[in-house]
Amino acid sequence: MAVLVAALTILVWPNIAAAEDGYRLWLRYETLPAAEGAALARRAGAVETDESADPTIAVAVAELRRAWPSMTGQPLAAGGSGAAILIGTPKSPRIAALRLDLSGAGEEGFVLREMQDGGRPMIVIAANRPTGALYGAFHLLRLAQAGTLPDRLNVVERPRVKLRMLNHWDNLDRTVERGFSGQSIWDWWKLPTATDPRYVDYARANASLGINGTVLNNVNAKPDTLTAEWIAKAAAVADVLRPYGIKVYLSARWSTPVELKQTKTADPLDPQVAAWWKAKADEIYRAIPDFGGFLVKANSEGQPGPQDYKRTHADGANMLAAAVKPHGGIVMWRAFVYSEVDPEDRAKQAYSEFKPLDGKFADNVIVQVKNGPIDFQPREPFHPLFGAMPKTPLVMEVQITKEYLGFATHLAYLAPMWSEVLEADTFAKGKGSTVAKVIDGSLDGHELTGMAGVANIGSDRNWSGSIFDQANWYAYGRMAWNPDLAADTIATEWARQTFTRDPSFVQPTVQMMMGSRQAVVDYMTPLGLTHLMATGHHYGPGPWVDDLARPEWNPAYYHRADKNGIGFDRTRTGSNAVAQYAGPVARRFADRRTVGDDFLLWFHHVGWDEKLPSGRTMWEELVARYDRGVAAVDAMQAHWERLAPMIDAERAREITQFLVIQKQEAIWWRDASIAYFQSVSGRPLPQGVRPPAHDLEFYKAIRHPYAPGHH
Ligand code: GCV
Repeated sequence: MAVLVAALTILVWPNIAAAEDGYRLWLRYETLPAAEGAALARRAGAVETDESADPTIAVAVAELRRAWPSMTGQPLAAGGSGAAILIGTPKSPRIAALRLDLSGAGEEGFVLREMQDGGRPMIVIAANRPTGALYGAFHLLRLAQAGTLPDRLNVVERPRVKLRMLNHWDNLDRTVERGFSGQSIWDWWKLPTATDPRYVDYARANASLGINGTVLNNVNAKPDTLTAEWIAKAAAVADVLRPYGIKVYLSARWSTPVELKQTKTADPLDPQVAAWWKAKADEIYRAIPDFGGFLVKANSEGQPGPQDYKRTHADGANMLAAAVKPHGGIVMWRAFVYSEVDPEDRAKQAYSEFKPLDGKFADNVIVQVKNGPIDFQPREPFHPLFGAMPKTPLVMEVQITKEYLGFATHLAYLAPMWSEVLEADTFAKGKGSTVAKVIDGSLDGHELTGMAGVANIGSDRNWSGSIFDQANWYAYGRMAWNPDLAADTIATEWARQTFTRDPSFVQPTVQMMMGSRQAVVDYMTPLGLTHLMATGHHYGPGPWVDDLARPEWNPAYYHRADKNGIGFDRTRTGSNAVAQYAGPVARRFADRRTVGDDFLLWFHHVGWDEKLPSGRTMWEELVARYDRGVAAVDAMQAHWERLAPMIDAERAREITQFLVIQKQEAIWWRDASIAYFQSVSGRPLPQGVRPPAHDLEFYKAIRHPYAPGHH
């Protein structure tokens, strides 16, 4: 028997060892080619610190000790006289003695420098604070893994944005709103006593990107979140994340004290309500001394809020802010609001409500604004609130999870979309007033700055539901650290760490990633169309839907197609949403000649037979875009067929299969959309265009009652 077991172990184990299920993300620390590994070992053969008693330095050292021998292929020296990595802060006598200039590192940044220490060659990771040292360690490992370590290290980095947040839309029953990667990673039921080891790997992955805050629960929050029972659970998670520099935050439901039957009202100006929140904050801080604060979705999509008591968002936010202020906490108040009773263009409503409140928020309130004015669509213009609230710090919220871009099975790399918004010029203070400068505080001189990403992390073994969706988590973290990082640079460093450094793999893979989001735009919502997804779960096409209770939940509200034309007139002759943008931007969007293809139908209603710059009519162009989207997925499949053999079979297979799904569904989107828009336009299909495989009724009848992420 023992012999059999041994034989089986030999047979099976190598496979297990080689298994690539994506769990290790970009922190794989594969053994480098022999010569490179040996060279790296010569540059440092040990990891040393004076500060191992500090929990953050301790995890940084542990990461280096795990990664370095794995990459070099050589064990670490026990210590002594050879070259080493030295990590720490000026509290360390050895670091202090080096007299490094750490001013460029700020509170959370680091310096990486190769230098002599007592005659020994050292890679020094130095920072003003332990968290900076941890980020420095991960940066060193990133460079080493990606094969981009310079000959003589001399790097100074600091984050441009202060709050680099993940927002989990995780429910207390472990379902995840808009989650496509399994259950919530927070195993609430077993907390606080049992903490899943995955929490540590979650923390490592986030710290490797510099993410320093996480909101554990859904913005559609339950009052129970703030009971003693759940505070204890959050505290247990906070304890695991703390050494990695990650603070825990909670989403708070506005009506919590009333629903827990502890107050009669949730009026923010009622002293009893304020006292309740103050006591609650005190209770939370006793359990979680570094609690970050609250995230609030109020008076939005049926959530309660201060307006229920005829108070403003500022009244509500400031009352909560006062409760957390003595503890150094903050309130992130969301501007994602629109009302079913307001006939105003939905794209205008957040601006209309929040712009007048500029200057009325307490100094520990930050207003959280989605990247675009509607809702995480494949393409939106930047939100008009960016640049319009100079007295209020604004967080930009993006959605890493792909509610509207094909869930986890469509390959869509989102960094180009985020760059597009960050680089957009608001003209708020003249040319060069980019959204990035609003977000990093430099435009209006704000210290409190932030980015928030709705997480795509779940219990799936590969964390994000697909391998390529890991890149979206990665890219979000890197851009929150530095909003100016280019999307292709990030994709390249991700691919080199995640797969291989072979340029014949990396280069076409990055190219494929860079074009992938535009492909989705083309086969779902081309030319500035938006929100054409099926009802509720938002999976697949539903442009025909026009009978939902709230007008702005209907795709027909957004595309406004009729027998004459298509598109939402947001110019002066229509809703005049363009007027919410600064002059030069408003003029560009308002003019058919300058608006460009990307936002044409977002801002204009265009006749079907009108000629576009391409020389095609509107109708012909629309059809051509749908075809272009499908062709792009064809090309991705062809690329991948060639690339797949260059990586492990397990991950390659998943990607291959998901591309098959994406291809089928790109065709579904194209066919259903063309069938529908043709039924409205009454125009014949342009010559040579393949007719939809089925009639419109076929597509209208498709139902997906069990689509994930919809609760
Ligand atoms: C958490 C969209 C999503 C909702 C989400 C909401 C929000 O409408 O479909 O699931 O709710 O945005 O951001 O609050």
